[in-house]
Amino acid sequence: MPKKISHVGIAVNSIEESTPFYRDVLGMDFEGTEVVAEQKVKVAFFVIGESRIELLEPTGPDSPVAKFLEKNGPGIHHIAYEVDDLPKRLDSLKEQGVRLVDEVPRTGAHQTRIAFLHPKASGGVLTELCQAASSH
Ligand code: CMX
Repeated sequence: MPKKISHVGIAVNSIEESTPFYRDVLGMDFEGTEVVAEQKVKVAFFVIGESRIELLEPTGPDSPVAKFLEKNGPGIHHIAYEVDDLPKRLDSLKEQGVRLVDEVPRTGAHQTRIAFLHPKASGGVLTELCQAASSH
């Protein structure tokens, strides 16, 4: 079973312009920004209990988030679940015939290991599984 919702990813055109709503209006703790080169995004995290809101800004026109923004505009992009057995879980999903974007884990923000399930596998919600750096 996944341990918790790690984060909810929200696609934005500009982290700088979107930050005041989460930090000042909602009053969440701003944890900082990071460029995830492999995913072609800049991300910003805001802490909410054991979870986070992750703002995603594309770093180039070929970023999956740029494509998403072009098609849908800003809004909820994905939900990420924390697991502690990512490679095993991916094997099990493959056995079940679940459509995956990533068949093997790759590197996400904070050196986590991450993998995406295709939105077509889950009724239109892009789903991410992630494993904290300390538990792999
Ligand atoms: N949520 C729901 N549906 C989505 C989606 C999303 N975030 N992104 C794309 N889709 C849908 C599209 O609407 C489209 O649906 P239709 O066929 O019904 O029109 C379908 O998926 C295919 O989308 P596309 O625009 O043609 O884009 P691609 O197939 O090239 O890519 C996807 C889609 C999901 C495989 C790609 O975006 C991907 O690999 N995503 C995972 C990586 C990622 O998003 N990284 C950024 C975040 C990184 C982080 O959090 O660190």
